[in-house]
Amino acid sequence: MEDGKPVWAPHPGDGFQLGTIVDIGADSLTIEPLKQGQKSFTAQINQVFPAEDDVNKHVEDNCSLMYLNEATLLNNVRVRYSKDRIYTFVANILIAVNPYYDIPKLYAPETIKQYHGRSLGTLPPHVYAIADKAYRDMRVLKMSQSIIVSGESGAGKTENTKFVLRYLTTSYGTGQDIDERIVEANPLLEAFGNAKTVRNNNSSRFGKFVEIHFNEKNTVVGGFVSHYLLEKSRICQQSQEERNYHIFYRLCAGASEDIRTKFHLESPDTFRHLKAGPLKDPLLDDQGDFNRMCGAMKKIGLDDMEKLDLFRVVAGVLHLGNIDFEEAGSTSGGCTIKNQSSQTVEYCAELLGLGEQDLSVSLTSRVMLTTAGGAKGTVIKVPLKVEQANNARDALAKAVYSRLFDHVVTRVNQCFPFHSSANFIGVLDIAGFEYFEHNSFEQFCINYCNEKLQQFFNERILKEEQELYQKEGLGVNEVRYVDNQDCIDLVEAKLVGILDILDEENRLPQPSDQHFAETVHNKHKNHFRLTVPRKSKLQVHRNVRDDEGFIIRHFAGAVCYETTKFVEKNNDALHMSLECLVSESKDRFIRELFENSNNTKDSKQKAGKLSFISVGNKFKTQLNILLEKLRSTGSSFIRCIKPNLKMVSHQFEGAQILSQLQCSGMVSVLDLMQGGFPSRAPFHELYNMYKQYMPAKLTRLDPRLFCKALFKALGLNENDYKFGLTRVFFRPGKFKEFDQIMKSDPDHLAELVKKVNQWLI
Ligand code: AOV
Ligand code: MG
Repeated sequence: MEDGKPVWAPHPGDGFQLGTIVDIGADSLTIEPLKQGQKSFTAQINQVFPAEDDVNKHVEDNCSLMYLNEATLLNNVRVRYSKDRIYTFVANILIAVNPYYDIPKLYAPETIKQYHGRSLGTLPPHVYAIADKAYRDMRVLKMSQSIIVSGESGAGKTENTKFVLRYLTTSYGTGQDIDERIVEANPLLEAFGNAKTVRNNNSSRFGKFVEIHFNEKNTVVGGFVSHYLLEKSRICQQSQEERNYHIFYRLCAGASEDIRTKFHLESPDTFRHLKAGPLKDPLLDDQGDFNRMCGAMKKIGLDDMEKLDLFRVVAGVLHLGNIDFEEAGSTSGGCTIKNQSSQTVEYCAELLGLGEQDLSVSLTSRVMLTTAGGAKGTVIKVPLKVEQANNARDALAKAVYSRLFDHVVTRVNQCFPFHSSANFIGVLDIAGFEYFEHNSFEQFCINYCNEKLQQFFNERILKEEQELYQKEGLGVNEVRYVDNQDCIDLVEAKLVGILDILDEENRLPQPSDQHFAETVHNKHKNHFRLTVPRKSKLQVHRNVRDDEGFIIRHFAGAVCYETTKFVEKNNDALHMSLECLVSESKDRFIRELFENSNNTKDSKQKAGKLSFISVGNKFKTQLNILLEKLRSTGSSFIRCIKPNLKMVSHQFEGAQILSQLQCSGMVSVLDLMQGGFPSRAPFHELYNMYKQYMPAKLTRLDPRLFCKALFKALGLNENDYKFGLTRVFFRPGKFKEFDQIMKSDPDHLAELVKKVNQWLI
C-alpha cells in the first residue's frame, strides 16, 4: 500500500470506508477518510486493505479484481446489490444477497432457458448457473452432486433451494407429474415446519437435504427428502413476536365450516399454544396460504382422507394445549384436571382417538415399574404435581407433532418414488451458524453441524487447493488454514465429547444441567476451544449459576451456551404411561405415527429403569451419514447473505454483511486465492475445449504439448499461469482472458496458429 492511494479502512456501520493513508506507525496507520469533513483516525495495519482504482466498478467473479481482499469483496457485492445484481461468484462459490423484493425476470422461465447447458462464467452469476453446473458435472463425471446452501436466518437459503429444484425439474425433468411434485412438496413441508420468527416471517425450523434422482439418461426419476432437527420447543412456547408453526393458524383461518365443527376449531386466540405470540401477521395471509397449501397437497397426490388425518392431529394438539391442572385437594399430593366441565379433554381425546379417562390419568400420573424385589417388578402409579403434569402435557404435544412432521416428510417421499437411480443432485438447506443473546441446546446442535460443514467446505476448497498445488509441484507458499477437527472432537468424540457426556448425564438417576456443565469443564480442563463463561455474562441476563454453561470457540466466533434444559431437550422419550397411551390409540393414524417411530418397543423394555432416547446422538448419526454422502459427491456452495436486519429491500448494512462473509468462511477463501491460482484446467480438458479451433496437425500433439505450444505462441505472461503435472493453473481472471483470446475473431486465430507452428519448429 502506498501513501496517497485509496484504501479501505474499518468503519463501524459500513464495514469499510475509503480513505488515504497519511501516516504509518509501527503496527497502525493513520487514515484520512475521503468523505469531506470527517476526522482522521488510526487503524491496525492488518485491517486496512488496498482499494481498486475504480470503486464503482463491479465484476461478476470476484477473482477478476486486481485486489482480492475482504474489503474489495464487500464493495463488489455492495455495488452489484445496488444494481439488483444479487449474485456474485468467488471462483465457483456463489454469493447470493437477499433482495427482499421480486427482481423482475430474475427467475422467469426465459431465464431458466438461458442458463441451460451454459458453463459457469459465460452468463451473469445466478443460482441457475450453479444448478446447471451441478447437472453437467453429474452427467460428465457420472457422479452425484451436492449443492450446499448456507447463511443466517432470513438470508434466502430456502428460496434459493427452491429455485434450484425448480430449475432442475424444469430443465431436465420428464415433463410429467413428478417434476411438479418435487416443487410442490415444499409448501407442505413449510406449512408444518416453518414459522414466523423475528428474523424471518417464513423461517424453516428444520434442516433438509433434498435429493433429485436421475436415471442413466440423466432425466429426473424421483426425489428424496431427509430432514434434521425440527425445533420442538416452538410447539408449546414461542417468544414474543414469534409464532407457532404456520399450519395451526392456517387451519384456524382457512378450514371449511364442516371441518371447523368436526374438529371444534375456534379462532387462534382460544388456544394456549397460539395466543402467546402475534395471532395474525400483516405480511402473512393465513387463509390464502391455507388454500394454496391444500392445492399443493392435491398436486402431490394426498387424498381428502389423508388431509383430514393431518388436520385432525393438528387440532388435537391445539386442544391438548388447553388442558389445565390444579392441585388435588386430597392428600395424594397430585393434581387433577381443572375446569372439568369444559370439553377440552373430551375434544382432545376424541381427536387423538384416546379414552377420555385414560388421557386424564396418563397426564396426571405416571406409571413406574419398581425394580425392587425380583426381576419382574411391580407397577406403581405415581401422582404428578401440577408442574409435572404441565410438562407431561407439553411433552405429549411435542411428541405427537414431531411424529406428525416425520410422517409428512415420509408421505412427501412417497409421492416421488423411484425404483432405481443412476445419480442424484442433493440440495442442503440448513441453518447457518447461530449466535444469540441466549444460546441453548438448539444452537449447540446447529453450530456443531456448521462446524462439520465448515470442515467439509475447508476440505473441499482450501485443503484440496493446497494439496493440489503441492502435488502439482507449483512451489506456491503454503496457505494458513485452521482445521477445526479439535472443535468437532470436543462435541462428538466417544465418551469425552460433550454429546456423550450429556447422554451419560441423561442416564443418571437424577440428572442435572449443572452437573452436566461441571463434568464438561472437568473433562476438558485447558481445552483450547472451551472456556468457563465469565460470571457476569450469564448472571446479568438471568439468575443462573456461573457454572451452568460453557463457551465454545467456534470457527466463526465464541458462543456462550447456557446449559439449562440441555438434559431435558436431549431426551426424546415420553414417559411410559403416555407412550402406552398413544401407541394404543383407537385412531389408526395416531397409532401408526408412534409405531413407525420404533421407539415404542425400546422404551417399554427399558420401562422401570430410565427411558431415554438421545436427541443429540441421533443428530450426530444423521449428520455423519449426511457428511459421508456429501464427501462422496461433487459439491458446489451457495453462501446466502442477509442485507439488513429490517428485512427490507435496498438497504445494505455493510458491517453486518462483512461479518456474514467472515462467518461463512469466504474471507479465508479469499486469503487463499489471492496467493494462489484459483482457476485451473487439466491439459486434456483444454485440449478438448480448443482443438476445434486448431488445425489437424496440431491436434495430433499430446494434450500437454498442445497446451504448451499454445501458451508460448500466445506469449502469455508467465506470472499469470503455471504448468503443473496434469493441468494449467491460472491467476485469478486469467483463464477467462485466455478463453477470450482463443475465441476471438478468425483472423486473429490464423495468426495464432502460425505462431504455434513456428514455435514447434
Ligand atoms: P432462510 O431460509 O435463509 O432463513 P428464506 O429463504 O426463507 O430465508 O428467505 C427469507 C425471505 O426473504 C423470503 O420469505 C422472501 O421474502 C425473501 N427472499 C429470499 N430470497 C429472495 C429472492 N431471491 N428474491 C426475493 N425475495 C427473497 V431460516 O429458514 O429463517 O434460516 O430458519
Ligand atoms: Mg429457510
